[in-house]
Amino acid sequence: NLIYKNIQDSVSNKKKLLAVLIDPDKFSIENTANFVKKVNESIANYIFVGGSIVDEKATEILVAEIKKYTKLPLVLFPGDVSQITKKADALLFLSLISGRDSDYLIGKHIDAVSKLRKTKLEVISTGYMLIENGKETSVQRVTGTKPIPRKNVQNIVDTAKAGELLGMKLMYLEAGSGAIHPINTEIIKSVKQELQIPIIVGGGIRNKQQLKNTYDSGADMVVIGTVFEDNEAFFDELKKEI
Ligand code: 1GP
Repeated sequence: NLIYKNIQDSVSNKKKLLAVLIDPDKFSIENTANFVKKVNESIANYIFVGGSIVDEKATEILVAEIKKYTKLPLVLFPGDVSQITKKADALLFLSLISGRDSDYLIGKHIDAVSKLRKTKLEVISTGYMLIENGKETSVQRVTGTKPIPRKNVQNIVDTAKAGELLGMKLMYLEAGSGAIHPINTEIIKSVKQELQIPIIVGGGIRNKQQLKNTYDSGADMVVIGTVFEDNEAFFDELKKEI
């Protein structure tokens, strides 16, 4: 359980973590060496790979390519069972607890087991909560679930707590890729106050100030994807601790 242990140790040492998300559907594989070099030179601690709509096999090919250029742990953040590959190091075993679609709560997980048996992936049980951000996101579209309204802070906290009580090891507060409004301070603070497990926050974080605000509110790990797709220069701002 190396990766989870590292996350826990960082949380106890109050060290903030950053994961760079690569979506195989939006990434051109020819750019891997150049992109991963920038990730290596930044403060990023993890590379996440995954997306809502990805061709079968595309993930495995991309993961193998990324692995050529980095020693950073590679964590799968899968939108579907087909994105599971033994070539990664760990898997966020996501249950979409903000929604009420049984497939995304437990169904796809059952389908994944026969695949997981053949891998040595570290499987990390993760509560995944989609929170309203101002526009429809692909998670919403693909899963057909409704995000929790931003103003229902108590419901967000109770949902996160229920996930922790069920034994989930991480809680991911998701505004959705390219979100207009990243998860706000009040939500992060309120969830952080009630939970013992590490909190991951992602969706719509585009600059250093938003990243800092997210950490200051209590996020233990932040996931950033979209901004790097059109602005790799943002990596230059992430060369030292913020
Ligand atoms: C999406 O939380 C991640 O699943 C990252 O979001 O692409 O908006 O950075 P962005």
